[in-house]
Formats: sequence, C-alpha cells, structure tokens
Amino acid sequence: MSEATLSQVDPEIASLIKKETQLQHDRVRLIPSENYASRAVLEATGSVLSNKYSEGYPGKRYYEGQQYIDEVESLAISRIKKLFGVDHANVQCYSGSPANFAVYFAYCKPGDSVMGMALPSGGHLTHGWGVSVTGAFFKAHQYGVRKSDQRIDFDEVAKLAREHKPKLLWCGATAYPRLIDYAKFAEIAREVGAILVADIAHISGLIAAGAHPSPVGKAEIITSTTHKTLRGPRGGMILCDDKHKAAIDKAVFPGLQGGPHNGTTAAIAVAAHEASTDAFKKYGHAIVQNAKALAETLLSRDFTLVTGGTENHLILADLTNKNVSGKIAAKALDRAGLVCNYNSVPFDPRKPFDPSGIRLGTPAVTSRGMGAAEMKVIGNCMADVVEHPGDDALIERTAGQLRELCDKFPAPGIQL
Ligand code: DSN
Repeated sequence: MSEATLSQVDPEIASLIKKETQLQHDRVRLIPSENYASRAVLEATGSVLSNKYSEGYPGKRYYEGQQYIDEVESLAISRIKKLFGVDHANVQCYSGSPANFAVYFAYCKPGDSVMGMALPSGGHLTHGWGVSVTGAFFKAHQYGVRKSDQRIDFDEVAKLAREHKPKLLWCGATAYPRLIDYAKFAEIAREVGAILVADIAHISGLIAAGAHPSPVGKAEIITSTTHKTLRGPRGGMILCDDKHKAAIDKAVFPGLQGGPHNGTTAAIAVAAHEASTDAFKKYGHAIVQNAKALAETLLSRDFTLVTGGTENHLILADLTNKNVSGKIAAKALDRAGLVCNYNSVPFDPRKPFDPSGIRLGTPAVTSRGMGAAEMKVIGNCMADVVEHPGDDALIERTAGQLRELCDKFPAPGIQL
C-alpha cells in the first residue's frame, strides 16, 4: 500500500508550499542572504536522515545505529575542509547565530570583553549588539565605519582593541558592500592578544569560488551559515585551526546543542561537492559581476550607494535623495516583483523599522543564470518604482514584465 502524500495528508500546508514555490519562481529575489538551493540539496535536507538522533561526533556517539550517519558527517567535514583549506570543520551548528554563540561559549565567560562591528554599520546582531545575548552577557565594544567614505574605520578598531583588550575580535558583516581586509584585522588581533573570528556567512560562497579573499591563515576561527552564497541547506559551521578543534567541538556539543540535524549535514556535504566544481567558481564570480552591473545601473539613475558601489554580492542604497523611506520603497518593490529588504544605512537618522535604505543582493538571480543585461532591466525597473512608489499602474506593469523575465530563467530547485 502506498503511503499518503503531503497534499493528501495536509492539503493546507501542501497548498502553501506550492504557492511559495510559484512565488519564488515569479519574483526577482534580491535579498542578499537568500538563494535557491539545488534539487539535490533539497532532497538531502528532506530525507530520512532527519529521523535519526546522533549526539556526539563520527566514531564517538551516544546512540547506536550510526553506521551511515557517521559516513555522512565525515564526508561533510572532509569536503568542507578541502573546499576552504582548513584543518577542522564542525558542521553541526543549527545556523549562523548558534555557530557564533558556540565560539563565545568556547572562549569567554560572562562579562568578558569582546569586539565586533556595530549592527547599524553593517555588522550582525551576534557580534555584540545590545539586544542580542552577545551584547547582554559580554562587555561588547563596537566599531563602525568612517563617516567620510563608509568604509571600516581601522583606526577606531585598533584604538578600541588597545583600550578594551577583547578576548574575541569579530570581523564580517551583513550589510557591508566592500571586501573585508582580514590581514589588517589579524594584525590588530595579534597586537592585543585577541582571537580573530571571521564570520563569513554572507560571502562563504564567494570565498569558495575565489571571488573574495579568504580569511584562512589570518582568522583563527571562521563561522558561517551554509545557505547564503554557498547555496546549501539552512545550517551553520565553524572552521578552525587544529589547536581550536577540541574547544569548538565541545562548545557546539554538548555545550550548546543536542543532536545535529543529519539531513542538513548531508545537504552541506552535497553543497560542498557542488561548490567544488568549475561551474560554481564561475557562479561566484558572476554574482560579483552582476552586483557591479546592478550598481552601475542604479548609479546611472542617480541612486546613492553606500561606499559608492560594491565589491561583493550586495548593494546598500540610501534613498534619502529619492524622498522615500526604505520601508515604503521595499513594499512597493515587492508588489512590483522585486524582493529586497529595507535596511539602515550608516549614521541613519531614521529608526531601524523604517530606515533610509534598502539592501540588495545578486546571489539568487545569478543562480537563475541572469547576467548583465538582466541586471540593467532590473535596475531600471527598481529605479522607476522607487521614484513612483504610489503608481499602481506602473507597479502592475513592472510585475508583469518581471514575471515574463523570470519565466525565461528557471531557478534551481524550483519544480512548478
Ligand atoms: N539575517 C541574515 C541577513 O539577512 O543578512 C543575517 O543573519
């Protein structure tokens, strides 16, 4: 007897998944932290591996029946180590934030001094921002960007580091459109005796493809999600030198987590396999080329871009000169088939829930095979909508035009 399908068991959820699938096909998705995982990655994620408990690590588990799970996790570890050229990889972290928490747990006691990039300058909540547990439990000192050029202010980083002697110095960002200078951070960390941690969540796919410099050899510990530019499942990982292996593994399990999500682990192995191909190398470089092409179109339409442009996968646009808030613009763009998120810009006079900017990224559109010509179309559509967010006819027309564009570029993993 064949077992009932999802649509037979739960038509409501099946229908919502179907609608979301259609939406992901129909829309130009420009959220820089999102992507389209391949069908192979999705298959591994949703497999019977999620039926298993396997607390511990390969060869040293607290449960029996790990014959294949051990092989899966060992493969994920060896492929990630090879892809990034590191001594050790822990692939059990549930996502990026837990990966970061594990690093704090491994090396800090509550009240210890830590340092990271401030959220409004483009950092991440878990790099010590006040509302995060990392800002609440540790004495977090935050560096930012210069007002003049909106680049990381290394004079400030060095000054704060000398003054506060942090145990951990975090680098990496979620809304910073420029390359991260790991060598400069490493020099400062060395001087003050801090462990440099590079959070490469946004750019791990670019690093794997050689489209962004790697922190390996400069940062002692590297954390990442696996679902952004790397195009894997929603998960997290920590990469490190051998000397940190024991402390990191102990902090992830039993320190912070219970059983790993084995379907995710398998899908990380698949993503690492995909990311080791020449096609992925081309993909990583194409993401950056597309971001530059989109930035050029927006600049030609008189947009103000934070730092004046981009060197990675993302663009941060300050809409002040367009006389529209980020939130109003993002909502109008969403109706027009262009999905992005509203975002604070450095020194934003507006509140985070209705800030001055929007954040855009090209990982997902590049996964569909779109290139410079499509970036020009998308950039001009964006400009039209941002300049006329209340023009319903324009918005409807744009949504139709972009749906036609999307039909020509089927996305990985999307089966209509
Ligand atoms: N929430 C992610 C992003 O959108 O950048 C970072 O964790």
